[in-house]
Amino acid sequence: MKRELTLLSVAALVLAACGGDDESETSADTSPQTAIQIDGAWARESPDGVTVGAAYFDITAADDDVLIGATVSSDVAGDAQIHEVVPADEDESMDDMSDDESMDDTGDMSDGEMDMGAMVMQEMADGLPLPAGDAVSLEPGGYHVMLLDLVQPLASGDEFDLTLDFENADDVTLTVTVAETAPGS
Ligand SMILES: [Cu+2]
Repeated sequence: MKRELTLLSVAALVLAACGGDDESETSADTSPQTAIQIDGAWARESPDGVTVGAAYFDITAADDDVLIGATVSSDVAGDAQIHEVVPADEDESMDDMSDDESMDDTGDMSDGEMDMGAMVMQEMADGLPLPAGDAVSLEPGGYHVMLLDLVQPLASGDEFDLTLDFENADDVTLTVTVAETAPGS
């Protein structure tokens, strides 16, 4: 009986130590303070009628890891995915569409349309690699967490929780603030 109580006490101490990272500077623990560091989380506000959104942040993993997924409350969106933006001609799904007709006289397309069509986004099926110690930026035009089937438009000042799932590190839940532009820009 006494032994069980001791074990419980130890467990309680461990839990208490884990919960107080911010203030426990006197800890003799030599392990890294945080396995995953997230900075500047934000999501762009979404216009009425648009049912998708994107969240951005800088992420640094203490050890090599992979961001393999994200989840968001069903009150916010139906699904969240890790996306990358790639040149359209590297997207295999576009190949079928290009070989039924090869037109030589379509050089009069506007530059704007060409630019818009040059990049596509796609889900990162293998996740986003996070090399140890390197800050990886999720930002407009690059990696992002795609929010699908928004329940309601994202309005500036709104906040929601986003939980990130890693290959090695424990899940991290962060608060995302909706804004017109990136914080500090
Ligand atoms: Cu996307």
